[in-house]
Amino acid sequence: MPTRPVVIVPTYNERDNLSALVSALMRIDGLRVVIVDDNSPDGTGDEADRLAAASSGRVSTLRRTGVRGLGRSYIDGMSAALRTGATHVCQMDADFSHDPAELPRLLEAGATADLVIGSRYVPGGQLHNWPAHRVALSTFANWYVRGITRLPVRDCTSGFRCWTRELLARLPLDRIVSEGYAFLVEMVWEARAAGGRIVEVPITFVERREGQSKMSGRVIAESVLLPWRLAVRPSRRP
Ligand SMILES: Nc1nc2c(ncn2[C@@H]2O[C@H](COP(=O)(O)OP(=O)(O)OP(=O)(O)O)[C@@H](O)[C@H]2O)c(=O)[nH]1
Ligand SMILES: [Mg+2]
Repeated sequence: MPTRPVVIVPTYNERDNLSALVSALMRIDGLRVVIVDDNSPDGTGDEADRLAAASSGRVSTLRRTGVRGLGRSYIDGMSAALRTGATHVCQMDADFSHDPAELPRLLEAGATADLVIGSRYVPGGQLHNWPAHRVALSTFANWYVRGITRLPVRDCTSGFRCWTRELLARLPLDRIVSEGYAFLVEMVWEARAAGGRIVEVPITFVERREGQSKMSGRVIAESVLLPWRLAVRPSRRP
């Protein structure tokens, strides 16, 4: 069966990154792109629609209204990708922290794993130009999550991933509780609970190109609580 990869790109105020990102993604054979915009005040949604109209069907947009959230955006995008027959569902940030040129390597690894995580913290993984306080926060977050949940993954908070349809379709997407970045950890936990084969491949993560970070106190508080919720959640593994 031929592979039909789709990449989900969640956006909030990423207008200045989007066109270059989509051009780079269009160079990957057969890849479709779903941009999930959360009613960005900077007009990212209109830019996404413009790119979709010029893409001969390879780019589509999902314009969300109502409550904004990274988790909700991913769930909407993933559900749409599964509905339209994706064999592999990838996810990446819009800000060039994740290099589109590294996506084919994740897809290749997806031939033999159910969840491929583009990882900053396995041998060969790198961080470029990230300020020390971000490195510290990310390192602490992964240590904290691993300590509480016992997940055997070095980079639980990476948003550069590739899922097989088989695993993603088995996960209880309607029962995911996280709204912000904690969503990334919760999904790794669910992947493991479902018995998925998880591998990490090294990536080079770079500081965002344009725009501003959306990290907030509320998002961090949710991430502090989530591992404890997971630690007491019954594993749904059959
Ligand atoms: N749809 C949607 N996308 C979001 C939301 N919050 C963040 N994003 C997108 O998710 C991706 C990751 O967010 P970033 O702001 O880059 O988060 P980060 O990588 O932790 O922070 P910086 O790189 O320092 O800015 C980017 O493509 C954002 O535009 C949201 O509430 N809704
Ligand atoms: Mg970023």
